[in-house]
Amino acid sequence: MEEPTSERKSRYTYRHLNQLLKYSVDTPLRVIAHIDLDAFYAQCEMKRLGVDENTPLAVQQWQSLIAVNYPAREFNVSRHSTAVDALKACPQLKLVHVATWRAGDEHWDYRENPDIVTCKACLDPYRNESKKIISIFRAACPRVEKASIDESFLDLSVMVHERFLKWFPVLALPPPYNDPSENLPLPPKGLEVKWAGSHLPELAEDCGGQLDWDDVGMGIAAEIVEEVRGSVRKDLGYTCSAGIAQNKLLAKLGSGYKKPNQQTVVRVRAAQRFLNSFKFTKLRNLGGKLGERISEEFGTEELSALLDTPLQKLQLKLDDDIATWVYNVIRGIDRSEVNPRTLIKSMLSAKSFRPHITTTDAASKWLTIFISDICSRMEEEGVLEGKRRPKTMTLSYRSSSGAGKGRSVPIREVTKTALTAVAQNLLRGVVDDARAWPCAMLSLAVSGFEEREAGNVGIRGFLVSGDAAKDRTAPKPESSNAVEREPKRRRMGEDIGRFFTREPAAYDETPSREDLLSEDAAVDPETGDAFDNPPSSPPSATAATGDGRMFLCDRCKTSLPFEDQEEHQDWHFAKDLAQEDRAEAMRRIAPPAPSSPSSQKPKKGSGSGGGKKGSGPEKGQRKLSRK
Ligand code: DCP
Ligand code: CA
Repeated sequence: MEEPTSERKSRYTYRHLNQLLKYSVDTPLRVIAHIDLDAFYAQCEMKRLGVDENTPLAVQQWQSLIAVNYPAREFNVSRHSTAVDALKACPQLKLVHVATWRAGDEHWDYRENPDIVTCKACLDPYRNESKKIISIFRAACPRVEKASIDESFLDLSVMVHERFLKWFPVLALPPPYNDPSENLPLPPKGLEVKWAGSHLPELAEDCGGQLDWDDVGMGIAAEIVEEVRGSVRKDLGYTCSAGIAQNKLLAKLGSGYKKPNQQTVVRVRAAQRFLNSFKFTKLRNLGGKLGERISEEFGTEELSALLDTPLQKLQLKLDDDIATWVYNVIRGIDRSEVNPRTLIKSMLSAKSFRPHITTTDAASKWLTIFISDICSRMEEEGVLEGKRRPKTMTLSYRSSSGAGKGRSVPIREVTKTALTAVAQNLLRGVVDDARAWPCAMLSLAVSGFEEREAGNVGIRGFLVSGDAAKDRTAPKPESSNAVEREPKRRRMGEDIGRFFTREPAAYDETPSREDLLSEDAAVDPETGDAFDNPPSSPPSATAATGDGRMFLCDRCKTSLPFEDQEEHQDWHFAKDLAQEDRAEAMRRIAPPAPSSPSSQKPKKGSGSGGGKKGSGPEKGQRKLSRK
């Protein structure tokens, strides 16, 4: 006998509903939004310059374009175009160069034709706008994760729960028999969801007109997101696009589905069909080596073709955890949380030199810029007001021969003068190191940001007695405790392995996009992955841009123009050195483990592992001429 309609139940239970309150990743009713600003840097510049919305505009860094507004895209101007090509395609294009720090100046500025040799790109204007945008998101939603300078995830679960109970009081009643595994009643028959003008990728299964709570929840979310986008537009003038779905993976795909200034809801029953329209290599973290390997192993790039492959078969070709991850991702399963972490852990300022620099004077001038850059960012973070402080400073270099080192010392005083002195002191160690010259890249990082009250015993020891800790732990710049590394390593296996050790890997294991963006960095338009600053090669070299050759970075699984390879690897290299030396510094700061009394004092010449040790200048290297 057919069940009477009034008795039919929702697919979802009271437990699923209640789990929304805890932002649980286990409830199928969770609702996540991904919001991405349209042509972000270009919009910032349009607003700053008061440019009309229909004017084609692109933001340029040296000879490359890093952001192209939508009117300019109509003329086939893209991020892969050079400035010269773009002007050919669209003569009325307005080109704006990013602001720059110039050697010797105290502040960044906008310049029409900055010199790549004496200037360094400055992203402060975009960071400032980004902060204002995030504040709007945070005012609207209690759980926001900033995923990059212009992208955020919002976990709307609690807000949706609140509206469920407000609009459908029946949901506030206790479950039958007080059993949370009981199914909820269905939403009222004839209920219509408005979807707030969202695009709705087609459903895979027909629901016969009967909505369930996942549809209602997403409809509520669509309204919330429309309001949030409206506030960004009204208060700041920017348009953004959004995706709304059950998890971060689908929400992110949704936000890119229709741009600019649009939103897309990927309903639960639409998810698989929507996913099937993508090549799996378009999914986050499958754009690089991993995706390439999978397509080679299974002879396809089609996501839908891979669905026929059982997990066991994936496991035969891939590590178990990777296989499981891939198996889930292509089914739209993603249990990563929206992580509202807000605090920056490190800041790095770097510059690759073309031509390579050969004098202390030149290096010293760049350090002044790095310090100004870092101090301006610390100011924004409230560091200079004493809210937080970095504990370690690391100076790294890569020489023309590819050798590299990072040297760290604890920071005692966080003022511009004190930091400058520490940096210049670190530089003396580099000056005396014959292997550093000619110098192809310098980077300065401050790291180990902690709230004063937080931290482990080692950190506390440091904070309580900075001087004592310094005497005990600080390497003299001359001491050779620095890590030395081969500059170009292929570590795919390790990357993939590490990729799955933390969640969410994309924002954690690989350098965060924000991190990279703070360092003359760029982001792959297709994958959203971070990579170093492509345009930092001399104008003559950028003439080669656009010949189509690409290189795939092993580390962050990003493809980028071939000529940017070295620059990009410099970034990873600097970051690695800074991280390893930081780890080494922390190890020295921490009290010795009882089992290894010898670890109290760093041994002269001991590195933190991994790299080969240097023993004097290599062939072809020479000592820096002091000026
Ligand atoms: N960016 C960069 N270099 C790149 C890619 C991006 O410097 N190769 C910067 C400029 C972009 C910003 O990051 O404006 C955000 O990157 P997106 O990939 O989100 O691209 P846009 O916001 O410019 O465009 P879209 O509308 O496609 O999101
Ligand atoms: Ca964007």
